[in-house]
Amino acid sequence: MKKEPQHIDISKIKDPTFLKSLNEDELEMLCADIRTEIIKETSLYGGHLSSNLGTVELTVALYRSFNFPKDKLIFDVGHQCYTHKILTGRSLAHLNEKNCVSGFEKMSESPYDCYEAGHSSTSLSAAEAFAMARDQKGEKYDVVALIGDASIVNGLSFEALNSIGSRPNKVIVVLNDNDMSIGRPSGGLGKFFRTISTGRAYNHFKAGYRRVMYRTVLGKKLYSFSYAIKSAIKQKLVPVTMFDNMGLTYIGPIDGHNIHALERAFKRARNTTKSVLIHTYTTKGKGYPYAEKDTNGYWHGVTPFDIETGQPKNLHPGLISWSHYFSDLTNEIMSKYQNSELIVPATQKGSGLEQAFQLYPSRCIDVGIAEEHALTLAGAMSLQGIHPIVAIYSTFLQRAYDELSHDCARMGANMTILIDRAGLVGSNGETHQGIYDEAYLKSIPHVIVTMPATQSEAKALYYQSFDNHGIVCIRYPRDFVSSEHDVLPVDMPFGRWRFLHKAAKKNVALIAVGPNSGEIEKGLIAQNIDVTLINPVYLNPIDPNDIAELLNYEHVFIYDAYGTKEGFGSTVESALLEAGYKGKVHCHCVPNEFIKHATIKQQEDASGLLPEQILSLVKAVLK
Ligand SMILES: Cc1ncc(C[n+]2csc(CCOP(=O)(O)OP(=O)(O)O)c2C)c(N)n1
Repeated sequence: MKKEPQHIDISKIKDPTFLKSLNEDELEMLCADIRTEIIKETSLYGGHLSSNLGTVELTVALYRSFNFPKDKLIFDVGHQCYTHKILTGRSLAHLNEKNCVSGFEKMSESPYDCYEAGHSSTSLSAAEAFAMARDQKGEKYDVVALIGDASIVNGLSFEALNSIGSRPNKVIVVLNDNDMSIGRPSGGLGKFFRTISTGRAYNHFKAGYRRVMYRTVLGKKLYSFSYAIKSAIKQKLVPVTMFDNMGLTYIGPIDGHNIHALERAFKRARNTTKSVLIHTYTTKGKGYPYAEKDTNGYWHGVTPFDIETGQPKNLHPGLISWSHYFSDLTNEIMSKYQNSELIVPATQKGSGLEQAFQLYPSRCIDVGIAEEHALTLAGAMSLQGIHPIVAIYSTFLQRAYDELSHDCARMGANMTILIDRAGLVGSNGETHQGIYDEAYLKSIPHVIVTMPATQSEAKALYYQSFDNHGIVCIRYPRDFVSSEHDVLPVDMPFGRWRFLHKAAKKNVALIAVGPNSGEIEKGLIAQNIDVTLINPVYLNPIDPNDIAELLNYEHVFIYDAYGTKEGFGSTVESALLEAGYKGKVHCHCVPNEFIKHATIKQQEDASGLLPEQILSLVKAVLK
């Protein structure tokens, strides 16, 4: 007898054990409720909406088919794990707020989170490692990696697949193919998924055929018979996929919103001895019409929005972000310098560079989630007389350290690197902080690191970067620009600091990095504090003449809320030491730690890096 559907109150879920006994109607209701919850919480707190709406059934089916946490589930990037959080007893309320649930997997939150990420394409290497450890210890469990179609096509993923396919340690790879990265995916490999011969149309037909035939006993028998014949023919006729060639058994494509079809595929995967790749196809943003229709990635990661209208809640009229200001400058620069080419690794939308792609389509390239390729490409372009502009988030530039050094700086490349989201990033937390680049970039010869405080400085730096100075990195934060009505030319000799104010007495020199120096300047004026204020602009290398100017001050304050102490702070400290400075150095930079999710203000506050905190310290030494 069919069980009456029971409604599950998702706020009461403690663990996923209840899932296996749910009937079809209950599963449908549960998935609808999870979607409503994801939409509600992201509308309040922001987060990765679309990717999570697309993986509801997939996650439910995984939990019904495997025994997590004994089996291991590894999410690639981890931005699509909201259903997993709900099913393992975590509320999405206050998502990404300080001391609340994170938007990514966090091992400290739950035993169901067996791994952590934030950067893409690490799940397959991690899954292989888990499988190797399992086999070495003689344990028995399955290791499942869930990875998107944009994340599986890069070098790191293919390095892992190449290895997984050749080893006996079984891994189950679940490919979530939604034909989307943040926006439309780039590159030819994605098209391969679409051309796998047992295509979507065939599977739609097959699902419909099965439904109809299953309505009668005779139909059921006929279906089984035809299925057996078809499978035999298919084995002979369907060409093996690239994944089969690499040594993984390919299963699919499977409708990733059909829980029963998924369960059948997972059962098959559990029963094979070799590593498997299950190709599922899903609709990104499923269940929220605005997100379903999105092709440019607007709904990938959202700030709070109105559910009815889809409009953002926190509008900032008259303000533009640093990303958008640099986007405007990029359009201007690309029209002036016909030899410039723009390279972005999958962050065209986040860095607001869509307009450049529309204006100069033949001179813009989105390489996908391939930061290493982006930098090697830029280095070689430069050798051919092109001036590359690489727009990249600070945190993702970490991936391309070697390429920047070996393929760009070493061969004397000239290029501009726009380092977006430099500094603390707020809600995305540890995995996305842009605070380390000052330190790692200064270790590479011929790399110039800069950070403007104003729009005028930003513009001047961008133009200077085209004067063949080598590799010029321009850092800017995830924040709004204090807008200037007129962006005026500034007197900014290349490589030199800007002394904004020279105090009457050589008591305190305060070096304040980036846009926060504007807040400091305002505070000094408002509180009538007379100290020498320097906006360094050029963070590396440092001109010895600028250091010489500091030697007679009793106190030198270094204030950098955008980089760790190992970056600009320690460069100035050691330069002062070398120059024989005898006064006291007060270094206030971001601590060299992995800083958890919170607002940027809270993160600055926790490290004593709010402009008002620095001003208090300055006042204290002046007493
Ligand atoms: C190394 C790295 N580069 C860029 C990003 C930014 N990013 C986050 S999610 C994403 C798209 C992922 O697409 P896909 O894997 O297909 O998953 P989907 O969101 O479509 O489910 C990108 C580019 C990242 N997290 N890591």
